[in-house]
Amino acid sequence: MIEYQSGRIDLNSRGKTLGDLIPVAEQFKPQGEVIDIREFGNGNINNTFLVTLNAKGEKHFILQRINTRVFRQPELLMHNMRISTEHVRFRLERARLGAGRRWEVPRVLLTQDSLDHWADSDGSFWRAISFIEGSQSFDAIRDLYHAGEVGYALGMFHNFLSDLPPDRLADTLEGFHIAPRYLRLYDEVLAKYRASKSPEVNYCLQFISERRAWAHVLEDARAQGRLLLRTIHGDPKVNNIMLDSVTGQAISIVDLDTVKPGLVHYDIGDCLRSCCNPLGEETEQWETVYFDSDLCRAVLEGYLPMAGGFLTENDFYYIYDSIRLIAFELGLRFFTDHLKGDVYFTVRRPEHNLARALVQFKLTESIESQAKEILTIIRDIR
Ligand code: GN1
Ligand code: MG
Repeated sequence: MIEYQSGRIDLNSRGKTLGDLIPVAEQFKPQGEVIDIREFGNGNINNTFLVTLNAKGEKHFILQRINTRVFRQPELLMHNMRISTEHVRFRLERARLGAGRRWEVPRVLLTQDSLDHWADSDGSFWRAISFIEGSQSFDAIRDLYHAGEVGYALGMFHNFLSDLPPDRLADTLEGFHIAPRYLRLYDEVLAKYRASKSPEVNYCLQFISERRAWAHVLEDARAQGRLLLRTIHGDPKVNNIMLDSVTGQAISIVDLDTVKPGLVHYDIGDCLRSCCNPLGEETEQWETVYFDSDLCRAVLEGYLPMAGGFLTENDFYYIYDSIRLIAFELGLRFFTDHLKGDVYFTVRRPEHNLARALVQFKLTESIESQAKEILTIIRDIR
């Protein structure tokens, strides 16, 4: 029996239903009948679906519609994905993993015409990726063990890509994680749109203005040659780390759309701002959000044995700033989008982006108030 989730999804506001996606899924030569398609994960940019097949071999794959307002040249995403996954596979074949461990690299599935994507008649850009069977991920961190595994996964990823020259990859999203660019955009938006002056909005305006000079810290270090571009993931938040459903060990890192040249600090900061916020980035209890430094220690203890080999003295020096900055930057990005009328991040309720911004700013405050402890953790585990 074919079962579909009821309800309509917003695919270009054309009122398509999940059932309408069968012909899309079939473009990718599934080895069996499509028996279910459902929305998958909580992505803020692309539309993601899990396709289930009635098949002997692989029973699922991931179908995605790329948001081309954000990723203007989606072919470049596929180019980067091919180069980076081929490189990781090459390294993986020669790597010795810890006892009992496995590591999986998502595969791009090709269409009937052997292309890595399919454009429908609306011009939507679709692509399909293998699903890592026997795995799961969580939107918020569960415990110290989970935190260590997330750190390990990011370390594996950085390690495998540490010898891929970043200039082999395209810049698929110009300005991504460049805090001064987000500040410029924020200023433009503020000049154009009138913000309602609620206490929450005032808090955000004030919060940003007090930190804007400091927010250049990583880009200044890069301009001075103190930090170098490498191949990065771009979005190593907790739910992009796949865990083995039985052992809980990290076995893959997914969502490779932002793999491109960048500072590893963007990744370290993003991973920690995501993992060390036990309430999760979508909580409505923004007043009680805090940064858990025990989790921070666990993530870094998982990360450094894998990645420590290529980190320089300067790299270590900027780790604390990266944690503080990426939390602040994400708050700034959410708040700017709120002011602009929610044009970038998908929102699921009114004022959603404002609430998300408040969560990140509270987290930033908590990071700032624990600067000493965090610096000690970084020093201890070097
Ligand atoms: C976006 O779509 P998703 O959830 O994978 C965003 C990230 C943010 C994240 C916050 C391309 O990622 O930078 O950290 O939301 N991706 C892009 O949840 O902007
Ligand atoms: Mg992403």
